[in-house]
Amino acid sequence: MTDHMKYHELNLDGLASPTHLFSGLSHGNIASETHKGSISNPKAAALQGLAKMKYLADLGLKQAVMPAQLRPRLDILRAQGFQGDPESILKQAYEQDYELFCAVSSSSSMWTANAATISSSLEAKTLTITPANLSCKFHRSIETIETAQRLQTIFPQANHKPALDLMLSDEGAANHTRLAPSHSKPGIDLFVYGYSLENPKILAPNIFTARQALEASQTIIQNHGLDLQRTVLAQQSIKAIDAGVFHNDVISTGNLNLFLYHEYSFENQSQVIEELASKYKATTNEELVLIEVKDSEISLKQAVSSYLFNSQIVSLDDGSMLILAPIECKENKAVNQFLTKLIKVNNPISQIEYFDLRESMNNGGGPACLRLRVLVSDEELAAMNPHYLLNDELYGKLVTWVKKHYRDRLEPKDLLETGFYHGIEAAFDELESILSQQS
Ligand code: SUG
Repeated sequence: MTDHMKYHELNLDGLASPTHLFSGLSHGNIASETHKGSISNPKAAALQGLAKMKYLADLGLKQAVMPAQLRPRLDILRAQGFQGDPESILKQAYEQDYELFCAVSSSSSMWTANAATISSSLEAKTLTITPANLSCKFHRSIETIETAQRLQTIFPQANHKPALDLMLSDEGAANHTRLAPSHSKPGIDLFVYGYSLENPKILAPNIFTARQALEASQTIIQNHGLDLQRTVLAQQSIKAIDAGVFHNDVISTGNLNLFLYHEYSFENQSQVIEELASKYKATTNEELVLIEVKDSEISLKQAVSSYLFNSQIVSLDDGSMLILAPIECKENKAVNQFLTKLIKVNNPISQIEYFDLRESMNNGGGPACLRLRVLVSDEELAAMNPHYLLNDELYGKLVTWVKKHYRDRLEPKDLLETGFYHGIEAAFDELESILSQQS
């Protein structure tokens, strides 16, 4: 049935919220820890993200927007016993539980690669969505309910599964890669985990905590009805996690028939790569293009600081691929040399575009963290909620909205200012009205 249907990759990018801060909330994410206490620029964060969306939409790619989530979460503070009007609740929390105050103010829903795991109807029977529970980090776990509701609104026709039990820590698409000869042909799925709840033979990292449980990935594979002959489960390299690779999309990436990965991406790496290549061949009757980057060429440290593997690789209409890399890749000599060479040698990538996404990058979120890939057929695209698709009109309205409501300098204490919270509430009402009037 699906053989002759045309599929498209739709990127659903998260919008930074007006309370984008550098609070150092993610232990194991080196950029987040390094920038703790720096002054943030929420306006730039949102505009940088919108510029990436607009660029890709202008290339003719399908682009949608995941609205920011309202923060700070007063409901959570109230549940913790803080009482009174918004100003006094925020003041008490700031003074008595600063960590909690920062966690409920985080703009982390902008990194939609962690919003959900999505299987296309070429791999599952129908477009199937499991929102990620993000249970490993408190500030991220509070995204899930709203994310799930929003995904239901955007994709009313999809098969929406409940988020996994909180014991099964799940970080969504950041640990999932689909590889296929074209968007419209069936492919294979790679799922990457960092630790196991049950299997003592799977060793955990020594310095940082692994975020994705093996049992979470297995449950998703089962719940989405994926074929095990077309699925590869791999353990993330312990060495990499301890070097700050907190998600697989910081150390390997794939687009269609191309898999680009660092020498230290997986435990038992040669077996993982062999399994990927053979399952790909068995499924598609074609060869997977494998590009391994040696540690001697780009060290784990350089991979983490430049976010090379978090570049967003997209396919253009002429069949070529473009790599949208963070500007940090241009600034790093070894990485810049690698990319310059990459587009000259024989592989599908023929263009690089560098983007300034520094506000997101300084919290450990590169181009690929900011987007959730959704593979949709013509029919599924027609059934989605059109209000979230980025066109020139929506882009213009969102830029105006951001310029009106976002600050270009923000520290946690600014959230205590009289009227700040009410200003944010008004901004979010306006955002909903922009989205509902969208043509
Ligand atoms: O979960 N940073 C996010 C970055 C997520 C990146 N996503 C992918 N790799 N797909 C995280 O660590 C930092 C927030 C702060 O420190 O204020 C933060 O949550």
